[in-house]
Amino acid sequence: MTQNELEQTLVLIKPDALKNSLTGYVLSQLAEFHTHLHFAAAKIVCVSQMLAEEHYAEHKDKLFFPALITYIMGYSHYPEDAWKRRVVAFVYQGPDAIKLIRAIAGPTNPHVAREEQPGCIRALGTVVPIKDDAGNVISERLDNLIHASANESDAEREIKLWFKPNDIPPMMHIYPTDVSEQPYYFKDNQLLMTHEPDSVCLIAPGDVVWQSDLEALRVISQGQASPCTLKAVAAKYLINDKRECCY
Ligand code: 3AN
Repeated sequence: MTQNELEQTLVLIKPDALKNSLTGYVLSQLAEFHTHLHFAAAKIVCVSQMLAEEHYAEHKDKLFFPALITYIMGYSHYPEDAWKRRVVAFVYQGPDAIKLIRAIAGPTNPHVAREEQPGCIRALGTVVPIKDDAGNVISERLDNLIHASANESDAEREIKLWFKPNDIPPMMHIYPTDVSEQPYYFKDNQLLMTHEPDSVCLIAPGDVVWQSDLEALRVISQGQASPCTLKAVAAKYLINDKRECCY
């Protein structure tokens, strides 16, 4: 396989797509027959606030950020049925995976998508006004059905945020992994090296982990600045953990 054939990208089928029964449509648009891309991983995720905020960290100062978090966590489309609040996450692999899926998804704003690229997935999306307490429109929420990584560095960050190495068949690993020699625990947003009551074990000795996560945890445990936040490492180990999924 050439380097280009090993390209991977993260795809999220968001709560609006699930609510509108568009999962099958999205998957058929991305099918191997059309795209020559292969599944490398798949999971159903109850999106925690930690995961949502890490995924959209670059937008944390924007007016639409709170609405974006509520949307990806499923509250906007399933205000009543908490158990329906899910996202389906995939890793696709193959030649030009990132560019190809972005093109099939289309422009971020569904109005623009309909105008510029009728037929793309996001052309089926909706734009919802966001109002302040006085009822004035201050921004908008773009319900655009699907997330697809924008470039190689986003793809790496996002795949490592949503998936552990063992979620992906070993022959499809494109980022270095390592075996942890020690345990790491998490409690009250702090990293612990030993178990304490109510702490969560993120990593046990012998677990296969992304090398970059181990490096981040090593640096954080020494009290030094890490390129990647503790929450960005912890969030994936807490995916579908009852203690993080706030019902
Ligand atoms: P994309 O999803 O096309 O990669 P990003 O990464 O710029 O776009 O934005 C991530 C998400 O943030 C979008 N899918 C959309 O829901 C929301 N968003 C981005 N830009 C805006 C905007 N100008 N107004 C409202 N929401 C936005």
